[in-house]
Amino acid sequence: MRHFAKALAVVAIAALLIPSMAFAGGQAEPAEAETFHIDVGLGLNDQSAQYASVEYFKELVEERSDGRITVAIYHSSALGDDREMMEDLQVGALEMTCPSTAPMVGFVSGYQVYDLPFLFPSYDAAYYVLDSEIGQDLLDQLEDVGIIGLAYWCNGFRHLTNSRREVRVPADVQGMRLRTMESPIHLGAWEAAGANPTPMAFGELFSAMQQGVVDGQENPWGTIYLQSFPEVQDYATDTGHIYSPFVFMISKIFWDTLPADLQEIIEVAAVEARDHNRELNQRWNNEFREQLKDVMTVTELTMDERRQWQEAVQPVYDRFADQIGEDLIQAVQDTVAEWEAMQ
Ligand code: KDG
Repeated sequence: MRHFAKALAVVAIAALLIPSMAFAGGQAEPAEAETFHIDVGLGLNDQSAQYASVEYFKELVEERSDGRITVAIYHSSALGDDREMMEDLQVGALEMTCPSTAPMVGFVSGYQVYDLPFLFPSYDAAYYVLDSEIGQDLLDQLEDVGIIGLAYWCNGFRHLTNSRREVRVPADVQGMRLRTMESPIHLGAWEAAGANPTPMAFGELFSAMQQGVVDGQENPWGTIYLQSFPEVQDYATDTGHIYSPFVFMISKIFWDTLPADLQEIIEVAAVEARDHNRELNQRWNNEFREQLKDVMTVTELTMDERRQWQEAVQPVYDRFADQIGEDLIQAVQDTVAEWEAMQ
């Protein structure tokens, strides 16, 4: 389908260009190349690895397209939250965004599989699944809702923070008001652990913590540090309960206006920027975890404490199996096992 659209775009461009070539003294004057502008909307701020990686993408695309594509980046939810920006992509009101997969589940329900806690044992295991046929199939399904999924970028392993007390085991979060991303499985997991979770868009989170509307939240170390969460949160726990991917995506309406050569430039740059983003995010998540120790209490879990978390949230696997699809869960678990066997 995508190849057909590309072929059609090439024919259309050729049809536009050929008649516009004016022949003077036997020499063709090149027609003015059409230019395209991309606005990218992001939820995180301009200090984030997400922002730095989109800047990297911008440089690649602007240089390789010889100025035929320009890119502007808007951060800190200035253009809306993840769900709103995806809706804008669907109607062609925004060209690109990079949401976490959790708020994507209302668009393609299969993305729920990534919300299962303790699914991936490491970054590399997650990348192995995301870059496999399973991950590609979920990216392809976005086309049915008017979006082209270009690549999985990295948000990171998520860790709990709160303003109330040190948390080591599920008993410590009983009744605690925690913000989660807008995903029924995230909500279900925190309910199963005994907390009182509430879904909220990222853009509202800081003031909700500041005003005491919620006691805590969970995010990767880089986000916790770079979004200044220690100003309103005193305690962090190294739960690493979920690996959270981003999807770098583009509006299909916009995509279909692009000539094939520009589509290819974007596709290749999105994957190169993915590798840059994964390396940067992984490194930063590790570095910021250390720096956070200077500004808040960071609690590392023993094996037994980690096992208690795993057991507490395990019920969501059964509870959401029908909704996610048992085959899909099994396929992801088999692929993780395949990765483990290769180590
Ligand atoms: O654009 C990305 C962010 O808006 C968001 O996905 C970050 O992990 C995140 C969260 O907690 O909402």
